Amino acid sequence: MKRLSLFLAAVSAVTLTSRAQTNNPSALERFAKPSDALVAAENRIWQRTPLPVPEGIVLEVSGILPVAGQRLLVTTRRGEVWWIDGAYDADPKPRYSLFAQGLHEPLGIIAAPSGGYYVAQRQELTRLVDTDGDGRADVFETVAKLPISGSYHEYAFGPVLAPNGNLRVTLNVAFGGSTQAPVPWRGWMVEITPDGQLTPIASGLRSPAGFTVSSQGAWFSTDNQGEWVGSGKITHIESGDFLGHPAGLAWSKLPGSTVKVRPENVSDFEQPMHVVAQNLPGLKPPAVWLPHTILGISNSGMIEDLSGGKFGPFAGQFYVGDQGQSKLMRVSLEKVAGVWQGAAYSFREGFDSGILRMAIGENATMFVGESARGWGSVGPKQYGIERVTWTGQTPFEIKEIKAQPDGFILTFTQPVDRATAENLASYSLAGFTYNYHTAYGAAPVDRMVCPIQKIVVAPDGLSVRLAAQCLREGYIHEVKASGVRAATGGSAVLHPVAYYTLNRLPAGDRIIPLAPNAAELCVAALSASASAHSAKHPVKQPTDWPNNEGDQAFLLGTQPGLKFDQTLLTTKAGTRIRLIFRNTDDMLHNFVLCAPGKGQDVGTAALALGVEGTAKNYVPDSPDVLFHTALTQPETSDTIYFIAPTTPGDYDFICSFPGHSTLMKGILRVTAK
Ligand SMILES: [Cu+2]
Repeated sequence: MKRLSLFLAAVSAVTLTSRAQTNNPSALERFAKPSDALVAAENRIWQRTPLPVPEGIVLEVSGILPVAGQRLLVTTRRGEVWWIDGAYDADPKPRYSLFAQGLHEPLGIIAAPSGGYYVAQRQELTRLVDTDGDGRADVFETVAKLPISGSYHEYAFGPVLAPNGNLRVTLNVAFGGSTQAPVPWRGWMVEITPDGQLTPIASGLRSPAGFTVSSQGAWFSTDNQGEWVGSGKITHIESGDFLGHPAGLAWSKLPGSTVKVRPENVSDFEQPMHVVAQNLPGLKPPAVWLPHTILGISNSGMIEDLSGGKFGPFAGQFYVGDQGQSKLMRVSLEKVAGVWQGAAYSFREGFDSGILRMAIGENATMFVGESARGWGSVGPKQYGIERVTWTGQTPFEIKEIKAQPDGFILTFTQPVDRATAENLASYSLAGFTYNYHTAYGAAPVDRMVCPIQKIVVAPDGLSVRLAAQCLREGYIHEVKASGVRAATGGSAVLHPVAYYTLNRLPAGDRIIPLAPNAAELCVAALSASASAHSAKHPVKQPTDWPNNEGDQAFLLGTQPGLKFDQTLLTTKAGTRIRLIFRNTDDMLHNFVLCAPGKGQDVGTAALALGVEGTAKNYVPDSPDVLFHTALTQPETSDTIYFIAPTTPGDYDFICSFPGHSTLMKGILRVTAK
């Protein structure tokens, strides 16, 4: 069974949950717990308050509507709609009363301008009205039928009220099978008039759990990693767009469709999406990628911060939820040369359960609705609702990143300390992307370091311009400011890493010339060969392994001070091993498995590689090297698949980055079968 997307049905969940508990390595990595210290620091600034839920109510929140009078209307995946009163109280003991029940998995709720409330159920868009004012809906009006075949995966998200008074809904594709769009408009965003006329807007969505129209009138939708979707992403949606998942194209010829791409135009490209888009008019690459496992694994709701600064320093930006990682991301957007793009940042994590929905109510109070059902979450609970309030403290953060012709401007929430901000070693910058293909998810490819050549700190200390070589349009640029400190208090940036999707380089004045040897410089830095599959760097999962799983999985991490997080791994001879090396440190590391007793020899040979080291992952050509990962950037990981030696013994593993192996080492103990 493939890994499944957001909102898995209960039936399939049994299998998936049991797999997640059996040392499933991707689950290990995707559901990694956040750092307690980071969560505590975040909570001092945005305080999280879970709201008690009475026993007997399964509050798998799927929609939240703040209603005047400090009330909330909350839909649940179980088909109920609850009034919640008292959610804003200092010591909340909320009161729940049932507004409606018996709906089919509503996944959103909004106020209807004509009175009552709209919800998107799986099979229809419905208006609920309480005509006699007793607090219970008594009219259930079908606004429009939504086509459905019966696949558990056919979710309907929304609605969102359009500026023209119509309603928009996004329709999840069905799961697997010969077609994932067995009925029209699966994989589409559609617009529905209040009297029920349906117009298809855009195709190519997979699992668009969160979408919104910005205060500037631009539509954005999240989508979930899966087949055809290399990583989580946010795409700007206009009528006629094709957003990448081809299932819905089956209906692109139907009357009303403005989508020009046809199923036969799409093949298993195995190229970056922006490259394919150059030859496939209509294909729209994302405005912002949310790198998988770093900024979520199953992104959900998306809302704009319209608090005007009452919720913190990020007014006008967006928050995006994540079910699997129980966290919130933050996104800043800008339009460059007519194209939306921007940066994604971590915002806050450590929530109780998988986040599906957020809403900001009175007094800039955010409510976060949760359900872990079907797919699990880092948060320990199955469902819940929480409140997030800004304590008024301003964290030292990268407030916003904007593209420049030769780099980026980072604006901070507080003035920077000039010495650290002017130091090249305080930053790193690198580009990468994902290939567009039929397989489920994609690994980061084409990673290239962008050498920073000039830093200009603004006179007020609130922004820093970084000018660099090797910027590439279409690529995600990882921007790290780990070394920058605040001018007052000296604190480090709370979330020092951001991911800017550079669809277009803006015009304007450069502050560094393009390097005369740019072609050479940037090609030389390409790590394509270093990240490629080889016998000793086996990144391709053997297709003949049972269940495609292997027998044993290791998640090996790092600790500060040149250490692996484990120094002894144990296995049996001949075991099929999947090893994920996850670098959470702030420098480059790798994992090299060596012959017994040969770790330090390999480390010494790596040191001698000199400048050719990076292209070889600092792995020398030596029979003492058995298997290795790529030289792994901070906050990334590399997975290798290998068979444990058939001869029992203590096999050294080291990090072979120059100077690390004497400290950064461990043993793979292979015992007899
Ligand atoms: Cu190392």
